[in-house]
Amino acid sequence: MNMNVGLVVLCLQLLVIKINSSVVKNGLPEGYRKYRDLGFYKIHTTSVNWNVARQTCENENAYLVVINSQEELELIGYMMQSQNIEEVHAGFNDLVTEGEFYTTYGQPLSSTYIQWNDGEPNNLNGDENCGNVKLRDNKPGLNDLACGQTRSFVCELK
Ligand SMILES: [Ca+2]
Ligand SMILES: [Ca+2]
Ligand SMILES: [Ca+2]
Repeated sequence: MNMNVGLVVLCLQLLVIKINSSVVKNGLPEGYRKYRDLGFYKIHTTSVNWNVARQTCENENAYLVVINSQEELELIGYMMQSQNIEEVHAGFNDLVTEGEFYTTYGQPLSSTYIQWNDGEPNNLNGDENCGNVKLRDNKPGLNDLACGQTRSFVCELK
């Protein structure tokens, strides 16, 4: 009887070790992959609103993706295509002043790589204040989207 209890405790301990090791593998949060010299990224295929996406990235010690180069924009486009995802939340917004875009981390968007999709940002219905990367004709570009819309998203490791 006591031996059985001991075995159960041992199994539980092994389970805890296994769960912990799956969260951080090689020092990385689960699911992050290195892409060339660009950095570490994870695409979340679940659809959530922009704020939940931002918070989820932060909980993984990462941030909602900020596009800093043409190469990075193409990489995100490639990640989206490989998952059949047309839009992902991105780490910028004009929540403070309409038309003045900043990254989620307080940098002017002009300090990043900006390639808007044609006709964007359009602040559709006067209510698009959150950042988005959208495939148009299979090419990724920036878009503004209503913050309450649910989309997949990409986190970038700090
Ligand atoms: Ca970046
Ligand atoms: Ca706006
Ligand atoms: Ca838009």
